[in-house]
Amino acid sequence: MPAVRTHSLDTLTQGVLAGEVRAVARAITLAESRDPARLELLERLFPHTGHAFKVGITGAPGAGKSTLTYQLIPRLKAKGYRVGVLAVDPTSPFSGGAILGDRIRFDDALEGVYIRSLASRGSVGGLSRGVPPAIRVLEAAGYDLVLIETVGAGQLQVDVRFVADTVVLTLVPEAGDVIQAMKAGIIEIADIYVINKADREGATRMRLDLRNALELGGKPKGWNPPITLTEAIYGKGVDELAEFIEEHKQYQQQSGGWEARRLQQLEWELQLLIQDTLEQQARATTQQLFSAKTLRAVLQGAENPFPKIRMWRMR
Ligand SMILES: Nc1nc2c(ncn2[C@@H]2O[C@H](COP(=O)(O)OP(=O)(O)OP(=O)(O)O)[C@@H](O)[C@H]2O)c(=O)[nH]1
Ligand SMILES: [Mg+2]
Repeated sequence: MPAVRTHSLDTLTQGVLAGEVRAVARAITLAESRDPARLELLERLFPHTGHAFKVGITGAPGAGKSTLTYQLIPRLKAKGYRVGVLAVDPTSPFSGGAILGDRIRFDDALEGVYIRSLASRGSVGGLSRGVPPAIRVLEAAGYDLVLIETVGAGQLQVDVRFVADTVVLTLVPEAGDVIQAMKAGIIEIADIYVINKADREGATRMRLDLRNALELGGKPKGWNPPITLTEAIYGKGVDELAEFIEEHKQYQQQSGGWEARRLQQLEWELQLLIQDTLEQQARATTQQLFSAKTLRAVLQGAENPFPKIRMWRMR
């Protein structure tokens, strides 16, 4: 590795450890890229990571995840946390929409809070592969609670479990939402249910339906996921939600669930990194085996591609 790069990585690492916002931003950009230097950065940061409480806020588009996140921030700060926010594929807020875009500069509530949007890079895993490395950067910078907002769509909602210690599922009182959630396999993944927009009709009814659905197979032995009603735009019910989040953390720490879950998270994080490398290797190998000329020959039926792959596998 060139000396210059080592030097700049060292500088970047120092900046992150000192909690400098610009260094944090640059480090996250590197950490979520495919640049092999990301591993060197993560290697340097590792001794300072692993301590943050990670809370996933998931739910359908427009359910109120960003509004809730915004409301949770001051309440979590009041509990003594240094809060970082990662928004995966935000369609509104955080990236300049209604809720945070304008307020970010003026709002005391957001002072000292680091907020960052990450694009999900498709492919296996669904959830942005940038999330675990971004969390490490935030941890190294001293953030000890990371809120992760993800638009929940099937697989994404399930993946959030692999990065979050506590998953909050945001629902809205609309007919069919409970059934939708059950179909999406959400019933098993959420630790806390929020029925937001409780100012609309049907919230209480929905809580009943959801409770019944959750207890179909009998009452759970361990953590019984609470269902809480909120009106995020008015900040109503958010105190209670913040309490549940804290309670779930304590419950897990006492029950041993914390470690089990973190082992899973770790394995997933490492698997993503290895997968990235394998993908790069696959691209290179494909180009090696099949030049533009060979591809044309295959397309025209003049060459059979499969023996080549078979031979390569046997090497
Ligand atoms: N009536 C009502 N509207 C709400 C409430 N909470 C949020 N909203 C509105 O719902 C809309 C979507 O809120 P967001 O917080 O952007 O929802 P989101 O889930 O983050 O949306 P995406 O990130 O785009 O998926 C906004 O217009 C909010 O003002 C609530 O409690 N009641
Ligand atoms: Mg949002």
